[in-house]
Formats: sequence, structure tokens, C-alpha cells
Amino acid sequence: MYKKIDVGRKILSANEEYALKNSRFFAEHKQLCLNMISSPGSGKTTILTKTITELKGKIKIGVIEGDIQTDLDTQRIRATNAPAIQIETQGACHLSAAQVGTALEKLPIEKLDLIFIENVGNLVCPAAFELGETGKVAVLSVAEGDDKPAKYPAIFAKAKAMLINKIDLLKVPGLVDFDIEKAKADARKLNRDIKIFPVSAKTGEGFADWCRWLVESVSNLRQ
Ligand SMILES: Nc1nc2c(ncn2[C@@H]2O[C@H](COP(=O)(O)OP(=O)(O)OP(=O)(O)O)[C@@H](O)[C@H]2O)c(=O)[nH]1
Ligand SMILES: [Mg+2]
Ligand SMILES: [Zn+2]
Repeated sequence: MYKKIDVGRKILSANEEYALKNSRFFAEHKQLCLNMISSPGSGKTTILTKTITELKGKIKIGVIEGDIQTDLDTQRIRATNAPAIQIETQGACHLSAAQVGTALEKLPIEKLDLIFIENVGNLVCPAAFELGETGKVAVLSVAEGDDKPAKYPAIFAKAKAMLINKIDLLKVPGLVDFDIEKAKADARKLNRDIKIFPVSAKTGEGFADWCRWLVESVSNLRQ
């Protein structure tokens, strides 16, 4: 006797099933959700607090924070008066779609225009775990070296946008070597359509373009 196997249905991993559920949720609510991915310390939380402050009165932002341990980043987001939910992964080096689904239930979705997910600081495997987000945003800071798009291609190939952060450091002669044009060219080799924003979350330089892109992305989705 042979067992009948349904080969017509793609067998999804548990994570993909949850990711699909989240993405349906975002589509139903016409909600933009951006999954922010970078190495530890490139400036994700600082970028988020600055973005929330810059867009106050224009766009309502909520944040899902992923960290291995502590709720320090969530406290920083809440200090701006934006709602934030912390996920502590207890050792895991990336967020899962199921964890995001649980956090979503705790956010005041109807009141929000844009949800950011700050993934665990890690440039590698968060790129492989779909969360059901509408887009990924890669962050690279100038202190990490301009070879990162070439050496860690997965996230730069998938991201809708890339922020090159800490450009204020480039103004101090002899401090860091980072060729912005090289990083841009390497990212574009992987991803022709990637939007690139050189910024400083410290000084606010470059935030006008980044924030304009966010406002446009929200309104395109709502049309
Ligand atoms: N000079 C400079 N420092 C920055 C900038 N943005 C962030 N920093 C500093 O970089 C350090 C790390 O910033 P975070 O925002 O905590 O980085 P993160 O990516 O959220 O870190 P994890 O959540 O641990 O992965 C802090 O000391 C920030 O003050 C910037 O544009 N310029
Ligand atoms: Mg952080
Ligand atoms: Zn991982």
C-alpha cells in the first residue's frame, strides 16, 4: 500500500507559516512594517528614536524590539512616547515570525502608520528568517568598513533600503576609512533598486531624505 502525498501544496516551515500570517495581517491593516537588520551597535535604536522624533505629528510609529537579553532598547523607544514591545530571545541570534506575531497583539495597531522591527544585532541569519514584514532595512555604520555589502551580501540583496550611519565620524580626519561610493556600488551590484541613505543619527544629517521616503512608503501603501 502506498500513502497518498499531496505534492501540490508547498510545504512551509513553521517559521514561514507564521510569517505568512503576519504578512496577511499587515496587508489587511494596510500597515507598513520594516524589519531593521544590522551588526550590533551600528545605531538601529538611535536611528529609530531620531526617526520617531523627526516624524512626530506626521506618522505614528510603533516598535517591536528584539534583543537576546534586557529591555534597554524598548525603554529608549518608550522615552520618545512611542509604543514599544520587547522580545527577549534568550540566546537566539534572530527574531522568529511567531515571536513577532505575539508582539503584534500587544501593539495598538489601529493607531499606528508604521511598525519597525529592530532585529537582534546580527548581520547574518536575521536575513534568512522572514517575519512577514513589508520590507527589510539594512543598517551599516561607517565604523564597520565599506566591504560589508560585498562580504555579507544576503541582507543587502534583500533590503528595500540601506542606511549608512555615523557619517559624522567621516568628518574627523584620520578616524575611519569608509568609501561611501564603494559601499553604494557594491550594494547596488546585489540589488539594483535598493534605496541608500547616508545618515548620522547623532547630528540628524541625511534624515530629511530618509523620513521623506518613509512618509511616501506609508502613503503609497494606503492608496
Ligand atoms: N558618532 C555616532 N554615534 C552613533 C550614531 N548612531 C548611533 N551612535 C552610537 O552608537 C552606539 C550604538 O548605538 P545603538 O543605537 O544602541 O545601536 P544598535 O544597532 O541599536 O545596537 P544593538 O541593539 O545592541 O544591536 C551608541 O553609543 C550610539 O550613541 C551616529 O550617527 N554617530
Ligand atoms: Mg538597539
Ligand atoms: Zn540566528
